[in-house]
Amino acid sequence: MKGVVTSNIGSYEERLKGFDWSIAETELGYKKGDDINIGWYCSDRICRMGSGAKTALIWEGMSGEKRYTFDELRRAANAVAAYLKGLGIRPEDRVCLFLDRIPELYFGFLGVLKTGAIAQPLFSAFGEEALRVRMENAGTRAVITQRKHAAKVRKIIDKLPQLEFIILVDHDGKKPLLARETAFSLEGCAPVEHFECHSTKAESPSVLHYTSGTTGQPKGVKHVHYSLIAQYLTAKWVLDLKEDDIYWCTADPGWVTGTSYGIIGPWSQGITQCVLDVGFSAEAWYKFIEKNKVTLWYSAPTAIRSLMKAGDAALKKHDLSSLRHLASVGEPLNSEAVLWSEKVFGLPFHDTFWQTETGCILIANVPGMRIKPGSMGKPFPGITAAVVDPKTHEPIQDAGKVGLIAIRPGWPAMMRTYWNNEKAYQGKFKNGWYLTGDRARIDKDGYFWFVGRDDDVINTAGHLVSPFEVESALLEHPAVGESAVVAKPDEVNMEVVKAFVCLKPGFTASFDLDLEIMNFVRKKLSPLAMPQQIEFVDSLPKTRSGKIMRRLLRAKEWGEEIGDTSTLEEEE
Ligand code: 6R9
Repeated sequence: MKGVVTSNIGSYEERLKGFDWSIAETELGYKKGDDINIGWYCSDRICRMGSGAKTALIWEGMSGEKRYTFDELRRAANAVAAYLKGLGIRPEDRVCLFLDRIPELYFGFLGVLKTGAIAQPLFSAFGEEALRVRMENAGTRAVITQRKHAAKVRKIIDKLPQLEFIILVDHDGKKPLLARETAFSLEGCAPVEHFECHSTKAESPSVLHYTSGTTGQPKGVKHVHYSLIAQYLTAKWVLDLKEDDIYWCTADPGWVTGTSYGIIGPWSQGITQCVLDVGFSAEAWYKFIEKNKVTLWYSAPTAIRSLMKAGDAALKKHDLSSLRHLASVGEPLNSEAVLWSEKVFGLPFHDTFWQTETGCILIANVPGMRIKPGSMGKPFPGITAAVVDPKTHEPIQDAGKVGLIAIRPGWPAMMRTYWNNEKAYQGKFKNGWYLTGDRARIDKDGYFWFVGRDDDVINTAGHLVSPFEVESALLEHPAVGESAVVAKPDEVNMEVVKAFVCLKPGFTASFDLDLEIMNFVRKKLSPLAMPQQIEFVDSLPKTRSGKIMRRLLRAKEWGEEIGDTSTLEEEE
């Protein structure tokens, strides 16, 4: 272990006593009823407090490195906001950010929020179908994108009558702009020193993140500006952000980790953060840490496992002694990964557990807490978490007994609803608890141990993939009659997508058809949603009512006992 540092949280036990979220309100200078705008808090306020000249963003991509101060960040967000307002974007309009991890994504996110509109970040790797479903559901009015991704938007605009503006941030002025397209250049636009932020209040909507469930299309998780309160404090206490830190969150803002802790948490505290917009390689990552003297690193188990696999040779070439605190989220963090990081960095990865819906970290190994490798840690102060019985939804008292992870509603960053789907939102609450849909056990010392999801959602490399969405895409292929999609175990990604496919009469299974179907899904949805394996079958196991028994297929993949299938049949 490295030298003793005093953590922001100090003593976990002491913090539990009489905890109140007003600690964060006071630190942020917010009082009930005040305006609260995340865009303002992450830029204007930091400048007002005298840190305008401090570096906000160190960005590195294929084209080199760029650095921006908080003052530049503030003006860039103002420029985006003024531009959107000029187009006629109104408060609560949905503005999608469909961008690589370029600076415009970060400034654009804050700019959208400053106007009072709702930011809808989507992964630039999404294919046209994934994009269409999410923009249709949100009724998205404008999308901010790059030339290289515009083709996917053009393909679907006929199906999206509400999409009025396609804003290209890198239009070269050469090719004519097509229908609904307009150009905005951060470098070319006039500086905007002042932008009057829309007077958003605590409950004004801020961010709409799409997440996958087992059934139905992806759901839009609606967050509000007040989420800042919890994102600020959890970032401060769990990730231990301090004045002089160089922080690196490896998550893409298409994923909630990339917004809650890749934008809002760090910048609302005036912390310098780094972004690396190149594909994964152990060499590139270590080099990036060394070059920027990264001190805090928030990453995910798949990346950690990939680093472990890459071996020690790459590691030894670099001086990584700047690192002082490591954290992880998104999937179970195996104890091997914790032990490995202790060995090679002299620091353990601190696992954290939360969801798109929860908006902020719920359960964590906070700095200073004794880490039990493989455990997710304990509830953050102010979070009441339990494991409840799946039938009665009463908390389980026996240590070690598995139940559903349940949280008492009421923390600031909790989602406010699923967009256009209040019924699904209400369905998440039972007996006064919010049910996460995950299973865990709590040991005698109060540590939570993740057991698995309670649904069929596939967690591949930390990304949730809905079997329904993949099955729907598969069905659009002319050769596919029926399909069932399940998780298959994978050493690095934990799970990958596997599809069982029944072909339509007249089609025969072949290597070429296999590849063709895989690519079809990759293009429609995304590389992660693409099945890594397709098994052609004559029929699929079904319940008496005709529903596909995915769990049976999944159990086979994982070599698990299936047990009495008659109960499965009734359950479905
Ligand atoms: C932030 C985020 C949420 C789901 C969650 C659970 C899984 C997240 C985990 C974890 C084991 C952890 N998950 N953290 N599983 N250990 N530390 O990941 O949001 O994309 O909505 O995923 O991810 O299954 O329910 P989201």
